[in-house]
Amino acid sequence: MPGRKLILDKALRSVVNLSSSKLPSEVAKSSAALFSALSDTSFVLPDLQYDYNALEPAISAETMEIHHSKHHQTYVTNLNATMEKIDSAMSSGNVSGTIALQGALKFNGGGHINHTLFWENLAPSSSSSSSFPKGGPLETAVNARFGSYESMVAEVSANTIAVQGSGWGWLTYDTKSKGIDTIALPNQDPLEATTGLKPLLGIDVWEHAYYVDYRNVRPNYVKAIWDIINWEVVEKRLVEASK
Ligand code: MN3
Repeated sequence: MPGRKLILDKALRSVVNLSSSKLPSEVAKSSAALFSALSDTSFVLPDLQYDYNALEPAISAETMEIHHSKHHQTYVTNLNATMEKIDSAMSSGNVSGTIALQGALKFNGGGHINHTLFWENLAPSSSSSSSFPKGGPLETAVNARFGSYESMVAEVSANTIAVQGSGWGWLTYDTKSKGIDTIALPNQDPLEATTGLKPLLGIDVWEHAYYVDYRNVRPNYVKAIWDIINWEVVEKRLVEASK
């Protein structure tokens, strides 16, 4: 970010006690590399906690690799570029230019937030995290709103499958009503920023999430994803959100 660069620039110059025009070339080179690295790493693609093939057969290694290393990376790259432009527009007092960038921020920032949540939401079907936890706060909340685990799966699935075009299905927590519920949102709209609801579980139903494995049959992908949900993470989010 330019702001951060400026501070570092000043700090580095004071360390070497030279004006920028007199910076020794080696120092200038390393500081330029440092600034560039900082700028490039404002937001980074998060590592996955499992291998690309770990979610098979529900999601193939090919889908995971493309989804994570290409699609999510693109949101991160474009988010960083958007943040640079917003920073530049704001620092020159360009209100109109700043407003014009809000759509790109919502889309790319939402894409980064949503996918980061999504990867954490998934776990290999062989892991203990993928079993729905009995007797804890999640089961209590699910039963209170949906009646049973099966009814929750049915309602969240129906809601998610019905997304028109591209979007996400969510299991949510409302800090005011203190209850869980389900909602679907279009595009990359980030749940909390657009609704105030806390995300417990998000299901990506953009075609890039399932087309290689399920072609156009979105319901089969949504049916399979319940085998690889990391319920430990969902319950942890519920506990955090309800504090
Ligand atoms: Mn996606």
